[in-house]
Amino acid sequence: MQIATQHVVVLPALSSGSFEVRWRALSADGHVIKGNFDFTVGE
Ligand SMILES: [Cu+2]
Repeated sequence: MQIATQHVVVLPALSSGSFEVRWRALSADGHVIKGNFDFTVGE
């Protein structure tokens, strides 16, 4: 099985501010895994 190690999501231009990414993925052993992280644009 080929395991993806990177996933790119193209977004429209973001205005300045704080954003949260929430992700869910199916792990290699069949479990759903999830996480989140924040990032800031500008400022
Ligand atoms: Cu698992």
